[in-house]
Amino acid sequence: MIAALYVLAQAMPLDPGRHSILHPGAPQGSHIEWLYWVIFWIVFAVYVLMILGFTRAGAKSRTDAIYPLPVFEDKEGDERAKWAVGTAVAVTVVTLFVVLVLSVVTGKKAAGLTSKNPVTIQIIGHQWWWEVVYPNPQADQTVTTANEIHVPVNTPVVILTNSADVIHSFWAPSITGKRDLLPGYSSAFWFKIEQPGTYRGQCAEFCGLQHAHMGFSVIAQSVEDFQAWQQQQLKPAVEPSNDETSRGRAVFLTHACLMCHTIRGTDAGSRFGPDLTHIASRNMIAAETLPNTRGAVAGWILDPQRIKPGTEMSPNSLAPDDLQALLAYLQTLQ
Ligand code: HEC
Ligand SMILES: [Cu+2]
Repeated sequence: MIAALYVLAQAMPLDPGRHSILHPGAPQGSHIEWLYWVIFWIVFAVYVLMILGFTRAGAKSRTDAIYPLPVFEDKEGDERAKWAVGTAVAVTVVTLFVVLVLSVVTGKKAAGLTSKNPVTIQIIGHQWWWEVVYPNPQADQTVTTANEIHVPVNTPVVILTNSADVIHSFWAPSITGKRDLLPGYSSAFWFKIEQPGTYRGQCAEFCGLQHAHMGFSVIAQSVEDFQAWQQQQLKPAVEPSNDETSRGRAVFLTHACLMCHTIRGTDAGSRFGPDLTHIASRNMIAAETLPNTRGAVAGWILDPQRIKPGTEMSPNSLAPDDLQALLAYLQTLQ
């Protein structure tokens, strides 16, 4: 009963984008929410009937346990019990079958792509972050980012999945169901978000130590805002404009950073870690683990193992001046 009240409280109207299947922001999510409520009320009815049954049975047979129960034949009673149990089993089987059919129908409804001209986004799971690519036949028109997936509203979005290491699962509960990202195997699904907003998502398939720190967000924007974002992301990194930021870039290019990261427009071109060409345009870093503030980025660069033990990024010991210059440079990468 408390669980049921808890669920009802969760369903209270709140901002869209909460990490909850009860606040859908896309038709796919609405289908799943509908199925959720059908199953919820069936289970609730079963629960109430069971409690009523137990209460009735309890009230009827009040015997003191210390005396042995008298054994007597009751053919009629046995017959009635047989019917009751038989009917209950039949009702259960029919109910489960109905739930099965509704699940299949909902899965079909959520999956079918009905619109044309989608935005295509490739999402590659890594331990423990999400690589996000907006592919284009022209290499210089391809946008690469991490963990924050910008999409236009009211436009179909096709997601192509893949994984660089183990199985991950892409799950933004208010948008659509879970989708596994399998290494070496690409699959596709789609959704369309109707309301602008930031929708929180999370890896939903245990993928190692930092699985819980593998969040992402889907940022649904008006078509104009999305295009402006995309145009900005297409640009190479801004050039340093003063001594400090020049030094910062030099620090980046003379330390291990360039062996794992890309900053387009510089010599750093590795795709092992997130593309940092526009790192300053992101709200969070390290897959929604820290806010993208100067202090948090400093902590991350010096000792990522402390924040996400096991992460593929190694600690960096930098002289204080070098670190400050590097931070100043990274902050200009809008
Ligand atoms: C051995 C490879 C490696 C090296 C060297 C490395 N990084 Fe990283 N870096 C990563 C990986 C992998 C991630 C993603 C970690 C995660 O989110 O769990 C990352 C994440 C980051 C992020 C957060 C990006 C985001 O969008 O979340 C920043 C900023 C960053 N690195 C900066 C640096 C800087 C500056 C250096 C050099 C001082 C550096 N890295 C050196 C692999 C590396
Ligand atoms: Cu995971």
